[in-house]
Amino acid sequence: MTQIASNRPDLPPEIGRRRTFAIISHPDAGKTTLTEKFLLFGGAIQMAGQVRAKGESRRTRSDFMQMEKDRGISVSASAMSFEYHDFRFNLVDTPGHSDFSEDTYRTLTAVDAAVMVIDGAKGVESQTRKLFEVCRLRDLPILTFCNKMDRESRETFEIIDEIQENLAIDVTPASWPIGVGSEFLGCYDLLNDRLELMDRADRNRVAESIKIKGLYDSKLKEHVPKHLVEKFLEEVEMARELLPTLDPQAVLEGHMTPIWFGSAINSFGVKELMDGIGRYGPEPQIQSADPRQIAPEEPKVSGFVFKVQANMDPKHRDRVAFVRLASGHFKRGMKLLHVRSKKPMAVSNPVLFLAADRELAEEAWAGDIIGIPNHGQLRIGDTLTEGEQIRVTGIPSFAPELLQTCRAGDPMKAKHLEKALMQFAEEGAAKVFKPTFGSGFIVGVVGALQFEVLASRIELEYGLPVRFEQSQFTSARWVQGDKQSQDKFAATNKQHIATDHDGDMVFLTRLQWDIDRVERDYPDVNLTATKEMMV
Ligand SMILES: Nc1nc2c(ncn2[C@@H]2O[C@H](COP(=O)(O)OP(=O)(O)OP(=O)(O)O)[C@@H](O)[C@H]2O)c(=O)[nH]1
Ligand SMILES: [Mg+2]
Repeated sequence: MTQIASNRPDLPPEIGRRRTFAIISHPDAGKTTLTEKFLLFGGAIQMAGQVRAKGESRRTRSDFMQMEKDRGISVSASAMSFEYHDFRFNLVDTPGHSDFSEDTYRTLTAVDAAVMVIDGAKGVESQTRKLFEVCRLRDLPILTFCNKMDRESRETFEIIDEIQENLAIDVTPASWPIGVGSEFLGCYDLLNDRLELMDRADRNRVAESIKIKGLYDSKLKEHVPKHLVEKFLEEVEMARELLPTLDPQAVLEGHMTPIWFGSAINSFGVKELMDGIGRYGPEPQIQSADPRQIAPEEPKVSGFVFKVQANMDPKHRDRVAFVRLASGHFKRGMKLLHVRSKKPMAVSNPVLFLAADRELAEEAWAGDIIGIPNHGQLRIGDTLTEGEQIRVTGIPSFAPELLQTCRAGDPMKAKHLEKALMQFAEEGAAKVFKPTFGSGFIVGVVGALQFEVLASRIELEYGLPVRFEQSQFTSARWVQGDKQSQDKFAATNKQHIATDHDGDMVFLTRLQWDIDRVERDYPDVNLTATKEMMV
C-alpha cells in the first residue's frame, strides 16, 4: 500500500486501508457531481448521473429525495461506500445550503477528513469559510478540489492565495492547470509527473494520461500549444519558488491542504484526487468519548449514530441510523449494548450504503459507516458498544431558531400529522412541540428551507398535504428542574407550555423579556436553548 505518512501506530490492514471523508463546499460548487464521479471511478456504478437530469439522463445517486431531484440541490447528507484500488472509501456528500448545515456539521463529527470543493470562478465563498472553521475546530485534514476549470476561472495563483489568506492554511498544488476557460486543456500532475488531458466530448472518461519525464520533457510540447507551455512553465517555476511543497504530516495535522484542479462534470482531475485521498488522507482516527477515548484498533466493536433518516427509500419504509464504527471488527448478527437505554440490541440487518441503495453488510471495520434499520430506539448521539458504558462526545445539538405552526390540510388528519411529525422529530430533522393549549403543532428548525423539505416529505411519505403558518411564538426553551418546581412553573405559565416528542416540558415565547423574567422569578427551573441528546 502506498501509505507514506501516518499519525497512528500500525493499524490492522483492514482498518488502515479505510478512508472516511465528507465532501463540503458552498452551495453549487459541484459536490454531488464529484461524488457521482467518485462512484464511477470506484467501479460502483457504470454510468454517472446528473444533478439536474433531463429526459433519458440519469439522476445522481446521492440526491435521491424528491425535493433534491426537483431543485437540483442537496438537502440531506448521504453516505456511500466503495472500493478504490487498495482502499475502501466511505464518502458522505453533504448539502451546501446553510439552511441544512445542521446535517453537515454532524457529518463532520463522523469523518476523518474533508474534501473541500471550490468553484474555480468564485474562490472562497461564505459557506466555504464557515465549514472550514468547523473542520479546523476538529483538526480535520482537508484536501481541496478546485472545480469547474472547464469554464472561465480565476488565475491559479489568485485562487491559492485566497485560500491561504482567507482560511489561514498552507496550500500546496498537487496539479497545475494548463490554459483557462475554453482553452483549458488539462493539468500537469505535479506529484506523478504526468500530463492529464481533458476530454470534452465524453464526460465519463479522461482523454489521455501521458507519462512525462519532468517539466522540460519535449513530449509536453507535442500535446500542448506553444503559448500555453510557456505560460505554464513560468507559473510552475514561480509556484515551486513561492509555495510550500507537500508535507504529508502537515496535511494529516490539518495545517496544509493539497489542491487539485479539475472539472467534475467532465470527470477530469477526479482520479488524481482519489489517489491523493488514498495516499495522503488519514486512516481511521481516535474518537473522543467519555470516560475514555476509543482507538480504532481496539478489538471490541463500538460506534455512534450521527444521522437518522426515515423512509429513505419507499421500498424500505423504515428508519435507518447512520453509524460510524469507531473501533473493532463488526459482524452481522452481533449483539451490541445500546448505552443510553442500557439495553442489548441484536444488529441483524446492518446495511452498507450506496446512497438510496443498500446492501446487507456481513461485516464492517472501524472507519466504516453502516446503516442500522430500527424502530426509533437509535437517536443521534447514541453509542453502541460490546458492553462498556462509554459515550461518544462532541456531536453537536442545535437550537431551533425558527418556529412555525404546522396544520394538516384536512383537519380530520391531525392524528396522522402528529405521527409524521414525531417521526421527523426523532429523526432529528426538526423539533416538534405540542402546546398544552390550542390545536396544531409548533415546529422548530434551524433554516427556513427545512420547512419546505418537511412539507414536501410529509406529503410524499405520509400522503398528507400540510401548511406551515406563522406562529405566535418565536423562541423555545427546554424547562429543566425537579418535578415539583416544573409543575409549579407550568401551572402559572400555562399559555406558554408545550411538550416535545419525548414528553419533556418546553417553554414557548416571543419575548426575550419573558425568558429573563422566568430566570429571575423561578430560580429552581433552568431554561436551555438545546436539549442534550444523551441522557
Ligand atoms: N461547467 C461545469 N459545471 C459543473 C461542474 N461540476 C458541476 N457542475 C454543475 O454545477 C451545478 C451544481 O452542481 P452540484 O454537484 O449539484 O453542486 P453541489 O455542490 O452538490 O450543490 P448543493 O448540494 O446544492 O450544495 C450543476 O448544474 C452541475 O452540473 C464542472 O466541472 N463544470
Ligand atoms: Mg449536492
